[in-house]
Amino acid sequence: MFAPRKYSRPRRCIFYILAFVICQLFFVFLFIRNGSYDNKAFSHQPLHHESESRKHFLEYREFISKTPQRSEDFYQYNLHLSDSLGVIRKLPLTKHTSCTTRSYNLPPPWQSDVSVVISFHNEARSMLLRTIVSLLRRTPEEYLHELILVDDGSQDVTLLDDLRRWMEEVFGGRMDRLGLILLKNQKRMGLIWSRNKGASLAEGHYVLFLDSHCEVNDGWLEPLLERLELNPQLAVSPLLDPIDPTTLSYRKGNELLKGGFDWSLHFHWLKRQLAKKELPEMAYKSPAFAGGILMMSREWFLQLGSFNSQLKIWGGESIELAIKLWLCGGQIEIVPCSRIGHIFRRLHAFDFPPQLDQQLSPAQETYLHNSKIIAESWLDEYKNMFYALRPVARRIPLDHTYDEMQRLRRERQCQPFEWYLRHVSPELRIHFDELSATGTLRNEDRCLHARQSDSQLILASCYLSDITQWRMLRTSGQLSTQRELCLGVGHRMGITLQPCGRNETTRNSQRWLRLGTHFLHAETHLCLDNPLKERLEMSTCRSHAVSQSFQFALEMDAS
Ligand code: LR7
Ligand code: MN
Repeated sequence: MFAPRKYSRPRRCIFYILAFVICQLFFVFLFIRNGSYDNKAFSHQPLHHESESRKHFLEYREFISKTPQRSEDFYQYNLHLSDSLGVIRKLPLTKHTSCTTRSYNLPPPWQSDVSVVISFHNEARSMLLRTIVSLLRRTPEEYLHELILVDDGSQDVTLLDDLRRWMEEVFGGRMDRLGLILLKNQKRMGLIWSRNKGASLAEGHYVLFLDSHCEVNDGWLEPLLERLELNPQLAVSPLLDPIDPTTLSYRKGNELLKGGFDWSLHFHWLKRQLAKKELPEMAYKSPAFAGGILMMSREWFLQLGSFNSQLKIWGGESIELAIKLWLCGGQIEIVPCSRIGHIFRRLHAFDFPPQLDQQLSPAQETYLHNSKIIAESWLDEYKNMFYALRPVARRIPLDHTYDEMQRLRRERQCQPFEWYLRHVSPELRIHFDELSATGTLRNEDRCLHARQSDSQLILASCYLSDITQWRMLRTSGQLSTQRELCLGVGHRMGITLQPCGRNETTRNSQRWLRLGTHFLHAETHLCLDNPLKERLEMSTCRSHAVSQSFQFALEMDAS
């Protein structure tokens, strides 16, 4: 028999060492190829000619060296890191692999090219540049009609001139084919005004609104175009991948979330359930956009009156557009095969101009002002729900009427808001249906308030900007705050705030019955009372006691 050949021990050793070294080399090779950061900005896929890379790199350093402020607080992200990342970097593939292997049915470019509108206020040069370059590099040239940049009163006075020069230098001949419109608002006009201005000048078939600290990922456009082609009244958002403001790491966004808002008209992500044969990477309907990054037919956008021009500075415009789209014959989809990264900053990086109200911050007042316009224009009788939760909004003056919006609603035969609750956002409707009353809870001239710092229950001015909004749950009789804390009666009849109970026992100790304006605790049969003006206690119910009388801002069942 032929015996298997045996290697001697030292030869086996050499074999293992060699195998190990080859493996290492292989991994190093992979690492270099896939390194997620491309620090040498121009070495990877040169923007122009390879030979000019070095020259462009120096021009880039020169360009960003003129960034006016160097502090991180000013920008609310890691400026130093942004500068050192260079003008473009390789991004991880965050979408499902099937998105890259399939082909897309695209209309010809002359029927579907895009105008991109970016409004910015005090954006760092390197960040703005990365947004622009990622867009130019990752968008098929024939589909990008133009780029419209609106500088909304930034401090950096030479930015636009420097930018134009830099782009012409680096992108060379491409700049002759790309429309480039650079506008500067001498006085800051706000994001909403500026985006409308940009869109009014656009000539492409579609318009895309982008923040100025984004990185578009490979193949972002095709999946959006394919969806829009099927329905001219559709508007789409890409799936947003979060970029961390400190590490600038690019992460995968969540496909199981859709956009929505609550009755205070604040944006929220909502969980979605997949239907039976639905895959997470398929485009899905959403009650609102993924924030403010959206694309739609320019003509359709103008027909809907653009972003409501009464809205000031920042906030609410994409919620307003979402409501009017749905009610006036359009739809919204989020498309997970299209990915755009966005830096989610923890705080606003800009000031809001001073407003009238002394008790509200300018940011709060601006947001409330904008929300009030949305409520008055679109919410019909449901606007009472908004006012119940945001009573201070009643005080905010609006310097116009809603005639224009009412005309749009009539002309376009838009549905009433009820329709949105029924067909688009069941979440908002359930929230409405499960409550029997909501809003502030007033006793004489003060309101029941759960202080955020120590969760103490006190009676405070009803006009505190963060005055607690209570919710009376219809079936369980629980009285809960928006942070899911419920009013209960504990040790020695003390009134406490506890996590809202889900089981029978805790629910019983948190159950309240309403006798006229009195709140009767189901277990102890005592009434909520305010005998000392500051503190609450439980005491025997007395039908005419004013100290036991509490009124909700909104009763759902009142007709
Ligand atoms: O006065 C201003 N003028 C401006 O041009 C104030 C801001 N801006 C610019 C600013 O430079 C930035 O490019 O407007 C853009 C948005 O402001 P951000 O980035 O400071 O705020 P944000 O990321 O929270 O913005 C979200 O909300 C806005 C409300 O008006 C818009 O809808 C933005 O599009 C929206 N951003 C996103 O949706 C990205 C995803 C975040 C989410 C959810
Ligand atoms: Mn942003």
